[in-house]
This record gives sequence, structure tokens and C-alpha cells, in this order.
Amino acid sequence: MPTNVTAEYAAAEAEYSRASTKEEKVKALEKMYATVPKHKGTEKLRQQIKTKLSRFRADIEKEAAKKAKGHSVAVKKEGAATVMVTGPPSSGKSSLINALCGSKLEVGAYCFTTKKPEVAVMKYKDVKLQMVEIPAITEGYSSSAKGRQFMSIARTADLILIVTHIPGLDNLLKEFRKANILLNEKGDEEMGKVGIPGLIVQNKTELPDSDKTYQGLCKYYQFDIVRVSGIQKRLNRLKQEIWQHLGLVKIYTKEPGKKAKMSEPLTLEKGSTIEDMAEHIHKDFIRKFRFARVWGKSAKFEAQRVGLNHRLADDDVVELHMR
Ligand SMILES: Nc1nc2c(ncn2[C@@H]2O[C@H](COP(=O)(O)OP(=O)(O)OP(=O)(O)O)[C@@H](O)[C@H]2O)c(=O)[nH]1
Ligand SMILES: [Mg+2]
Repeated sequence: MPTNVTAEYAAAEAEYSRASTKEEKVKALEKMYATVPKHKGTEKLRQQIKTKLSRFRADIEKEAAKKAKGHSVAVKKEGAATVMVTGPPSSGKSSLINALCGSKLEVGAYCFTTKKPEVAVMKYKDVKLQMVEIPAITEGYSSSAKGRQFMSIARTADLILIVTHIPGLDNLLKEFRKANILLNEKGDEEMGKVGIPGLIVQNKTELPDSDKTYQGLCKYYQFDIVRVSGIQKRLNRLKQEIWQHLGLVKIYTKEPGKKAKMSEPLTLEKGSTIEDMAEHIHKDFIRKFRFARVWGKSAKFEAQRVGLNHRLADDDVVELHMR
């Protein structure tokens, strides 16, 4: 042990050796990491703490996931992406999903109507997106056994919606942080933290005090806010925003001489190239590739002939020419 550590660090280390559960170990390691002097001489020590932290966190995650499976709250991914619908109790999460997906999730005028993860599929312009509601988030959520399971499902999301009708989200955001989910921030693989895009959806905006609620929500400046009313069902804007925040592009393929297949677009990450697309379809495609023709926003003119490193845009139509 380095001689020049602080008393706080020494206390944290003592806590670590006393800790009997993995959760306690993580807590102590976090304190150690926060209090260890940051200079060249402690580099190795800091690395060791990080490694231990990520190992314990991964273990906790795995156990939560296993438990979740046992209680069949696990969610099988489907569709082009998974959107997690979260928020405080009774904010209208289930109502909103029903309006977006045409599903029939239970809606109730009381809190905690939804008790386990519920799944529905939303269609957005030929793309299917999975929507998952996890039970309402309240203080202490991420330290309870159930809440931890739900958070481990949230960790797999491509986008997290915070559906709210109230302005104060401090507690809710704290629960995400405690579950090592960083909304609209970069993750830290070594530390077991995942970064996931987040979007605030202010619901029930037809109610009289909704402008005041909006003012309150604006202080969470790292989030975009979409204002909706689930019962009025004008949700096209929300659908668009969901798609935009997923950071995907949908690409329609066509065979030479035929019309484009407009029913099942490929979905790729924003910034993807023809090469990414070809690889996505089949590994062999790159080897046999001659050129592609592109229609749409990324093309300078219709049917532009392009190579493998051409960057695609949302709604492009692509024709691959092979050897
Ligand atoms: N005024 C108003 N009420 C709404 C709106 N959307 C939902 N509600 C009502 O809010 C209550 C809760 O709706 P739910 O959809 O069950 O809300 P939830 O967030 O899924 O609730 P929990 O699962 O219990 O956390 C119900 O009484 C709904 O009718 C809305 O846009 N405006
Ligand atoms: Mg619900």
C-alpha cells in the first residue's frame, strides 16, 4: 500500500475488507476510487480498483439477469431497436405505449398498475421498434431486488424514454446513475457503466399546469423534451423524435431492374457506408462487390454510382451490383 494515501482512503479500504456482499464491496471500491490520490505513483492501484469494480459490477448484473430469467421478467429483444419506457408512477407510460403501438397494456388511475416489464411493438415507417415499459421508478428502486432486475433490462435499451407529468426528476435520474446507466453520456466499459441516449417525454400536456411543468423540466438541459398528450393521440412528432434519437438510418434495397422493396428496410447506425450495409447483408458481398447505385438524400443525383465508402442517409434506396 502506498504510504501517502488519505485517511478517507484508508477508511474506504477498511470498509472494503469488511464488506461481505458484492454490493457492499462495490460501494467501498467506489469510495476508494474517489479518495485515492491521483498521481503517477497510484496509477497501478487505481487500475486495480477499476478492474475489481467492473468485475463485481458485472457479477451483480449477471446475477440480476439470472434472477430475472427465473421470474420470467426477462425481455427477448425484437425489432430494429429497443426503446425503454420509464418514468414516475402514473405518468401515462402504458397509455402512451397503447397509443403508439395499438397494444392493450393495463391502464389504471392509481400508481404501480404495471408490475412487470410489458412489451409492445411500434411501427415507424416500415420499421418495427420494440417498446418495453418497466414498472414505475421510485426512490430506492435500484437497490431493491426487483428494481435491480428491471434496471438490468433497461441497460440493454437503445433509447430510454422518461415519460413524466411532473417536473422533478432528480430522484429518478439518481436511480439510473446508481444502476450505472448514464443517460446521454458516454459509458465507461472498464467501470461497468453504460451510456444510453435518453429523451424526456412530457405527458398530459392538456392539463392546466403543464407549462409550469415544462419550465421545471427544462433544467435537465442534457435532455431533449417532447411534449405530448397520450389521450389526444397526436403522436407523430414523438414517433419521429424516437427514431431520430435512436441514431439509426433505414435503407431500402433494390435489385437491378426491379422496384425497391419498400416493406422491410435494413436498419444501420447513422454514418454507415455501403461497406457496412453489404457486410450486414452477407460477408461475401464485399468480396463480390462491383459498385452500387443510390437514390435519396445521400446521392448527388438519382441512381448515382458509388463505391464501398459512400456514406448512406436515412431512407436511401440502394442497388448493389455484384460480380
Ligand atoms: N389527463 C391525462 N391523463 C392521462 C394521460 N395519459 C394517461 N393518463 C391517465 O393517467 C393514469 C395513469 O395512466 P397509465 O397509462 O396507467 O400510467 P403508467 O405510467 O403506466 O402508470 P404505472 O404503470 O402505474 O406507473 C390513468 O388514469 C390514465 O388515464 C394524458 O395524456 N392526460
Ligand atoms: Mg403502466
